[in-house]
Amino acid sequence: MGKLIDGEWHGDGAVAPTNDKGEFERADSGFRDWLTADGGPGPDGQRGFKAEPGRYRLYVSLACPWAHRTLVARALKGLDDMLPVIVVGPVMGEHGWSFTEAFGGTGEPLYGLNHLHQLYTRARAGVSGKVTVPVLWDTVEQTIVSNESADILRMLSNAFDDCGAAPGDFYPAELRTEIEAVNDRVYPGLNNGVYRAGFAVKQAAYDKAVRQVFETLDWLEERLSGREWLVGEQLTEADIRAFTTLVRFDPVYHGHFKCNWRRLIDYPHLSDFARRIAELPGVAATIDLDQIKTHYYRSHPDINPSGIVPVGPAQGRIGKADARTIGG
Ligand SMILES: N[C@@H](CCC(=O)N[C@@H](CS)C(=O)NCC(=O)O)C(=O)O
Repeated sequence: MGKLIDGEWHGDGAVAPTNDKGEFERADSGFRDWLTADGGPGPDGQRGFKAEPGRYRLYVSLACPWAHRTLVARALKGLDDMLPVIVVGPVMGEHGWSFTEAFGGTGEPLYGLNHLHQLYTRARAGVSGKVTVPVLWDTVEQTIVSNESADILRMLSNAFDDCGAAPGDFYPAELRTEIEAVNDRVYPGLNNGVYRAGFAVKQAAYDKAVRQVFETLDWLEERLSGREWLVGEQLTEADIRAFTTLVRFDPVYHGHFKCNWRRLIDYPHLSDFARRIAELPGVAATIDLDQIKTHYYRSHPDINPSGIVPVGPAQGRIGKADARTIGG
C-alpha cells in the first residue's frame, strides 16, 4: 500500500493504517463531486457534472467490494455502453493499483498509464491521500468526479435516466430514512467491519471488530427472515451495499480476515438474499472470484506472507465460480 503526498507517490510496506489501539482507520475519500442529469449541483450542493453517454469512465478493481457496488449499479441500470469500465490488475503492490492487460485487467486505454496514482495526479497535480478504487473519471475535463463508492452508487441510480438507462431507483425518496438506518449499521458492522477485523494488529481490536461483524450478520439474518429485501419491497442501495461484502465472505473474509465464527452458508436467509441479487440481470458477470481471492491473498503480505491463494470454498460460491477445484 502507499499514498500520495503533495503529488509524489510513497509506497510503504504497512498493511493498513492503525491507531495506537491497533484498530484500522479508513481515510475519507478526497473527490466528492456529483453526476447529475442536467449538470446541476449534487444533493448537498456538490459541483455537478452532466451525465452524458460515453463521457465518463469507471475505474474499478473487480476484487474491491466498494468498486463492486458501482459495477452492480452499472449492470442493473444497463449502463455498459454509456459508462465504460477500466479494470486494474488484481494485486495491489508497491505502486498501489496498477494497470495490466493480464489477469483480467483492461490496461489503461485513455492515457497509457501504468499506475492508478498517475490518474489522481493528472486530476490534481499536488494531491495528497490514498489512491483508491472506484474512480469516476470525466474524459472532458480530465478530472475525478468522485472516488467515493457510496456516492457513485447513488448517482448512477438516476443520473443517466434521461439518456435511456434501465428503470429502477435504488434510493427512492420514501425509503431514504430507513435505507440510511440500515446503511449506518451495515457499513461499520459488516462492510468496514470485516476490514477492521482483518487489519487489526491487537487482539482487543480484533475481538471488538469480529464480534460486531457477527452481531451484524445475525441482525441481517433475522431481518431477512420474513422479507426479500432489506428495505421496503424492492431492491435498494442498502441491498447492493450488503451484497458485495457477502459474496466475499466465505472465499476471503472467513479465512484471510479471520471472520471465522460462522460462514455465510450457515445463514440461510442471508445466503438466499445474496443469491437473489446475483441472479438479477447482469449481476453474476460482475462477480469474479479468481480476482477477488487473488487480490486479497496476494496484496497483504503482513497477513499472508506466502501469498498462497487457497482453493476453497467448495460450497456456496456465488456468481462466476473460480477456476480451481479439487476432485469432481
Ligand atoms: N471510501 C472508499 C474506499 C475505497 C477503498 O478503500 N478501496 C480499496 C480497495 S478495496 C482501495 O483502493 N485501497 C487502496 C489503498 O488502501 O491504498 C469508497 O468506498 O469508495
